[in-house]
Parts: sequence; structure tokens; C-alpha cells
Amino acid sequence: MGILNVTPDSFSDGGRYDRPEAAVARAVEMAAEGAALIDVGGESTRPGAAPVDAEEESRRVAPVVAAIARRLPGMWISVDTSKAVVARRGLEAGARLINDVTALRDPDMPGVLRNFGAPAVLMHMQGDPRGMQVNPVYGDVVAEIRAFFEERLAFAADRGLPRDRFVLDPGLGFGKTTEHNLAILRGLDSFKTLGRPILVGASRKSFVGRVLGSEDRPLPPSERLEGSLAAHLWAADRGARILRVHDVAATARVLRLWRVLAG
Ligand code: HH2
Repeated sequence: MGILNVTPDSFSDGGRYDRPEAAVARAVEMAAEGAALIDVGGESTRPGAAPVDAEEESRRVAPVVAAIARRLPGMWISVDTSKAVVARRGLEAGARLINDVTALRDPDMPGVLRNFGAPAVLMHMQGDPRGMQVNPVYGDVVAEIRAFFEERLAFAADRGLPRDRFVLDPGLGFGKTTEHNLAILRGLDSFKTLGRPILVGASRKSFVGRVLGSEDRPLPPSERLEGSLAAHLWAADRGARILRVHDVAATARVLRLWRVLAG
């Protein structure tokens, strides 16, 4: 899954693809590099990011989705949004998957998914982007995320959305310390028994910079490629089916070699 942030303020690529032509060119490039899915996002979820209203977010996302769908027919396009209105506009424009980092918190989201018969990613987040990195606390982070997935899948089923519509994502960096993120990666196996595909997004995240630098002086996002590749290779080897990445070409090469070895 190649990341396409059509935002002015995303943490590592903000402002680079906020013109539709630049966004489509990047989508075409990621497709050539091996992306099977393009994830279009119009609101940054980095810690402390300012919220964007649904109109502005739709205005950023829908034309880009439509242009990519025209340019790359058959490509899976997802919309990274927690708002039902934006999801609907994205699906109308040609998206086929909703990447909901709030896992159906918007009460209108289940209805939109039902109307379009669309699958969705349910991501775990403790708190909300404004305050999530202020002292996140868990007893057993892996067990709590697993319970959260069970609860969200049951909630969705009650609203007429069967389990097999969903991909599950433990949400690295969303209300988690470095140790929490590492524990999730170490415990990834334990999500397998939920019987749904697992998505992992470690790309350029701050825990990668903290492990390779230090807690106080993390490596900057521009120096997190190798660490991101290591985290994603680890995740793939433990069964993750979708990797959400900025660096598609490098990740695709790593996975190609891994597949040859894994057979
Ligand atoms: N991470 C980010 C955004 N959306 N969606 C899923 N399912 N999983 C993730 O780990 C995830 C996500 C944050 O990364 P990025 O898009 O690079 O930055 P920003 O939120 O600042 O746009």
C-alpha cells in the first residue's frame, strides 16, 4: 500500500503532492514500483495535527481519487479518512477501500460501507491525534488491541457488516510509546487467529527514529528508510498482508527477496 498524502502538513511528505497533477504522477510512479494499492489521505493524523473539516478534506481527496482511477484503471485505491462524508465522496470517485484510523467511530461510517459494499481497515488508536502521544498507558498492549479488534468486528456485524469485509491494523504510533510499538511487532502473530488480514504501517514513524537514534534525539524522517524496511520485513515474516509505506520501490525489492527465500 503506497501512501499518498494530499495534505499540506503530513509529517514526512506534507505539501509534496497537494496539487492533483503531482498526486497522480506519484500514484503512477508507485504503481510502477510495485504498489498494489494507493492510500489517499487528506487529513494528517500526526500527533497534534489540526483537524480538517469534511468539505475541505473531500475537496482534497475526491478529485485525486477520480484522477487516479481514470489514469490507473483496475488499481485499488483506498481513502484514509475517519469521516463518513469523505468516505462516501471517495467511494463515489472510484475508491474501493476505506482506511478508517478511528475504526468506525463516525456513526455514519457503517451505513456508507454498507451502501457501497466496501471493505475497510479498522485501525487501533488510543485517544485521538491531538493528545494520543501524551503518556499512553496499557496493561498488556497486544491483548488490549486484540480485544479492541474483537469488539469492533462485533460492532460492525451488529450493523450488517460481516467480518470478512475488514482488515485489521494495530496502529503503530497511534497512542503508543516506543516500547508499545515494539511489543506489538513482537506479538504480531497473536492477531492471526482473528482470521482477518493484518495491515502494518511503520513507515518513517518516530519509533523507528527513536530506536536508531535515541528517545531524546530520534533520527529525522528522512533517515528512517532502513529501519522502516526492517520493521516491515519483520511484519511480513509474521504474517502481515498489507504494508503501508512511503518508499514503495525499496519495500517491493525487500519483499521480492523475502518471497524467494520464504518460498
Ligand atoms: N499511519 C498514518 C496514517 N494513516 N492508516 C493506517 N491504517 N495505519 C497507519 O499506521 C497509518 C494510517 C500516519 O502516517 P502518514 O500518513 O505518513 O502521516 P500523516 O498522518 O501525518 O499524514
